[in-house]
Amino acid sequence: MRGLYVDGSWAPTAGARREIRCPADGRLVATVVEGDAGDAATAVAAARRAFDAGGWPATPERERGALLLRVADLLVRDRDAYATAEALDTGKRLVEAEYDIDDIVSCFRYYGGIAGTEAGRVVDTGRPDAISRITYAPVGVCALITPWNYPLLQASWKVAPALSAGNTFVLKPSELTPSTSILLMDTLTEAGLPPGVANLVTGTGPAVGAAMTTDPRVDLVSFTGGLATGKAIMAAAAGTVKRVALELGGKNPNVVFADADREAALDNALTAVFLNSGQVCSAGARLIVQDTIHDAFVDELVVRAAEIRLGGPFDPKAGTGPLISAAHRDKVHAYVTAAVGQGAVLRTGGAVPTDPALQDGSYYPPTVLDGCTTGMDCLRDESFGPVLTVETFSDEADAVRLANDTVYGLAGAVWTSDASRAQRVAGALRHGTVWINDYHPYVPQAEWGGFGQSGNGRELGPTGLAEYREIKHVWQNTAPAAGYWFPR
Ligand code: TXE
Repeated sequence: MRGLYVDGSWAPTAGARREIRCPADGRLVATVVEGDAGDAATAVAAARRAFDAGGWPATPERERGALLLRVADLLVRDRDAYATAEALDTGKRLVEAEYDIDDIVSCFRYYGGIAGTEAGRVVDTGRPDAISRITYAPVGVCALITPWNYPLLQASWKVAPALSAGNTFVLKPSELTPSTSILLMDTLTEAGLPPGVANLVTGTGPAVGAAMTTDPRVDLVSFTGGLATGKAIMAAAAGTVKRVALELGGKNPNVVFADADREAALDNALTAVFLNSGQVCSAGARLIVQDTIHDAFVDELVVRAAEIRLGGPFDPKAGTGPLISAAHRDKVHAYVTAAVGQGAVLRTGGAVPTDPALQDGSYYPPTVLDGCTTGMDCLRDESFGPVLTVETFSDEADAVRLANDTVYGLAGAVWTSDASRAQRVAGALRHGTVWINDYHPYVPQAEWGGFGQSGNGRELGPTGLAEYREIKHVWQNTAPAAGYWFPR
């Protein structure tokens, strides 16, 4: 029975168990430990010991980086096992899970590769007898709390920089999708990570996650998940003034001008919102289209959305998979029903599928809500499902105003053939990532994170590493002398 990984081995527990079932068909995937606050405390204690007395924080950064590169190689070797486990836990198509593993490998390679390349800086003190250096130290014990939509990918964005910077950590994956995080512990150990540096506790947020966010031995909490939980974590962490990094999703605009490449914009509008059944923090869930092309653009988009085939991870004809759970599907359906109640026009989808082959999974069809206007709840709240809302705009200023009309600010896109307008709009959007004539691509070298209530801090890129470092100023006087500020 796995789920509690402490001090380099799987700890036996006599406590509760949880069955992990595939959301595509309900099949039993695994049975794991359902940890509790005591397990969290045990794991935090191990991470604390490994940080305070172990060798990891003092290991040269290049060596820590070399370990990350070994992890990447092992992930490549075990790609099939990882992708299959991810697909079974989430219900996503196997091919999408394989892309995820490739991205995870890239993340470990990136942080492995830059380790030790930037050791701080020397400051010009203006004095020949004083040496002033900026150096980096690890933050300490990190609580890493991850969601279910990209389970190991989200974990890797935290684990790789945390290790590179010399921290120790406790990872708490979503209770719905723990399998690949469990596999990762074995991979880290095989790569040579010392015991106690990486620890894992499976279990729910309120039981395990909450205990980690209040534990005084934890120095940093990095969380990816929902806005309400993020607010609760920030408040919980305030008691011990932990460093907090949050990625809380978005309500992301996809702005299409009349002069855009129509086919590219159409095709990408579908991918923007329906990839992974809309369970993507950066999903382009708000189509904001110029009024002069609205009718033709949306008519064609509706036709193509209705053609997307639903199916399980190993169905080669499936275009997308189920939602993570029946409870989440109910939430998405309630969102759609409420939007229609407020005047949105349902153009396709909007009903639980009746296909007998889909009855054992939590499927929901690609759904398009046209005629959405400012003030409707559906433009404010994340559905986190395959639901596209459509708004129209008349001119550039109008487009920017609508695109920024959200408390979130994670990502957005603008489609136009006018290069100047593309740059103007990209500059005006209050979102952490802006795509021009594209949607979704990212690279580990570039920062990821949001403005506004999409969160705090950044993941990926050099800033993603900086989140896991303390900055220290070391001043050395090479010719100490009394200054007699107080005259004698
Ligand atoms: O997320 P939670 P849920 C959004 C999306 C979705 C909504 C709710 O809109 O519909 O959030 O999803 C742990 N202390 N996103 O309820 O609860 C939990 O166990 C510490 C956006 O599934 O935020 C899990 O490991 N931890 C998002 C993790 O938090 C707690 C991805 C995320 O779960 C906790 C997922 C607590 N008090 C959902 N309560 C994105 N940004 O990509 C829960 N957790």
